[in-house]
Amino acid sequence: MMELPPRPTLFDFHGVSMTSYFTDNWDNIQNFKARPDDIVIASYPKAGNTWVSYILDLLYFSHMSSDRQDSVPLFERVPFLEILFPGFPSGVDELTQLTTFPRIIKTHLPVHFMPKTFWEQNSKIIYVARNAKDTAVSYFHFDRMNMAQPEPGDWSSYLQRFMEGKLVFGSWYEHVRGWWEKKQTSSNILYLFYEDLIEDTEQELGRLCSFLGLSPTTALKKEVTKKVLFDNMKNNKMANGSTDEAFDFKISPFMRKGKVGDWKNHFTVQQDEQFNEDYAKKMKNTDLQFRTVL
Ligand code: PPS
Repeated sequence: MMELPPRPTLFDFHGVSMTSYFTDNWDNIQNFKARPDDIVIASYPKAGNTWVSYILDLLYFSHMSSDRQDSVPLFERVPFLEILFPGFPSGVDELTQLTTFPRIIKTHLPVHFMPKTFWEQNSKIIYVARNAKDTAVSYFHFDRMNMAQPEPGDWSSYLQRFMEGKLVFGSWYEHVRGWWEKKQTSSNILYLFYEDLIEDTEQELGRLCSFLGLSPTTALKKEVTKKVLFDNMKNNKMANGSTDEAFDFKISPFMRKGKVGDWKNHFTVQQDEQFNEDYAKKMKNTDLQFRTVL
């Protein structure tokens, strides 16, 4: 076990709250060289990025030797573009060294921070969005257990900071709206919802495949759908975050609940009212709609 540095602090980075782990490598991130066959999975934190990463990894690479599935953690197979954590290779270096094609790339960057190379190369981008209330709850538990994130404090102050956009990667509202607006003029973006993935994984798998131009066999589709079930991922050491040294599973697991509507176990009636009022203001003038229950 390596000795972890103290939790990072949040600061304003060109108008977005960030920590140094995602800004220290900024020039290399912005100078990254994308390829037309790169596939990016973009999301605000806790929207289901890992879920979609695993789906794509299986679609493209499950025919390879079982070593990849059995002994290479998902976060190495799908490098995190903007990360630079002390003592580890940066996301950019990992991506540059990947020998498999296509490269599947994770990012949490707001759309206006995306390196321009992805637009120039017309790489495919899958954006995953999740309703604000479940995202806030999931992010709160994640920040409790992830020593590479700032101290979350208590739930009520955390929810306040969520509304103010004072969490790592900034405002959820601006993130989901920024990508939604970009999608209207970019045919290389597929905008998915966590709630749809929960409701009908097979249907969303179909949307993913047609976007990517893939025609998997029925057997492969079945295999993927089974392997990415919440309980199966939770028990899969290569996909459940258990190899990440910054995570303290005694506090909370990475694969925590995987549900739509867990916010109801956290929001008080008063918090819900205040949140809804604020939400209506922040999300007016957009046709972007989320489901908070199924
Ligand atoms: S991260 O750390 O920002 O990349 O997190 P991310 O992977 O985007 O989101 C984590 C949440 O997604 C849930 N998850 C799933 N739900 C249902 N089915 C599957 N297979 C699945 N895989 C991941 C995960 O449990 C986190 O949500 P919560 O609500 O905390 O359980």
